[in-house]
Amino acid sequence: MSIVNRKVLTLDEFTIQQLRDFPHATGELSGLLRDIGLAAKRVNVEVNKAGLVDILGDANTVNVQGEDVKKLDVFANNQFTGVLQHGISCAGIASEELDEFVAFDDAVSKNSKYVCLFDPLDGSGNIDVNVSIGTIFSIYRRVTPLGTIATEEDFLQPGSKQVAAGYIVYGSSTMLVYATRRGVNGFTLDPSIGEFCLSHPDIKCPEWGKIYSVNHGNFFQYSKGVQLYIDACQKRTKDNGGPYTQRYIGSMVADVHRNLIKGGIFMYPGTFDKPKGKLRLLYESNPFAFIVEVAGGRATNGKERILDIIPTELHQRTPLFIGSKGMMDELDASLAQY
Ligand code: P6P
Repeated sequence: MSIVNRKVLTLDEFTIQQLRDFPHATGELSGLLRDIGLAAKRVNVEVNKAGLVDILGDANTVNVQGEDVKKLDVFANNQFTGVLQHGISCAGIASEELDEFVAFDDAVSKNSKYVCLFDPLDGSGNIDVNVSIGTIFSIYRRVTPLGTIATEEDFLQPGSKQVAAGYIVYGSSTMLVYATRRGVNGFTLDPSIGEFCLSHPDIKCPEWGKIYSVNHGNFFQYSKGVQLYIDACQKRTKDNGGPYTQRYIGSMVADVHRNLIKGGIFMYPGTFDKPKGKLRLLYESNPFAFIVEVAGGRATNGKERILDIIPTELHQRTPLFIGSKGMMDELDASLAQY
């Protein structure tokens, strides 16, 4: 009997293969990841049409098909919430788009052992200028008993408790990257078959890079330690490990994805008027911190490991410094001087 030579694994095949290594696994996590992949494909279709708003109608209007046109981030939120609610693997969700978490109260969902938090469409302000945007997700095992309705404590867990985390970047191609403790793997959407295919197995974050990403417009709002590190990045030459290049496109998923693959550091520091910075802990910083740490990098708030922060509210913000281990160690040395 000829063995089918599967050079390229789809996301579904990969998650099932991972399942085979854990005979006692229930397959719920694989199911959850498949549900996320399905929602991502649906969002991808709409994101790619975003430039056609004039034809398709702007948000809060009724389009030619008589459908309510939703803002893309509302559409994305509905897609991810919908597939997770109708799947069999998720007891509830929390979303950047929703003030409160949503606990699913049907019997199947109440018996599911995971909860999912996500930013359904991060950087959506970039849509009308055709800059890459993304979805970010974070998966926890619930801490409340199976069969009961999920509560806030299922969502307010430190990032170190994540079972899996990932993102979708809707860019020149559409990629889904996710991490479990076993590793980080990237899947590129093949539109010809409508499947995410394994394109970046076992992603590692280079220990050093030459890219630093920060909004220079806030430079004089940053602490002295952060200014010192940015200054040092600018003074790099070929004689001392440089020169570094500054890359910042204002879309976290795209910026962090590039630095994860090529090596580099991404910073969204606190400022004097916003000491907690802008980025959210639970569904932006924690998932990326998990992914980058599994890939060999580091992520802090400037003082402590992101994954150790004990959350107190769903939408709390945190300063974020994340990327190549060597560059993060150098940042720490600058911050320690003040
Ligand atoms: P700023 C997009 O709005 C976002 O949340 C992240 O994707 C991005 O990294 C950041 O804000 C950019 O913020 O203040 O530099 O424009």
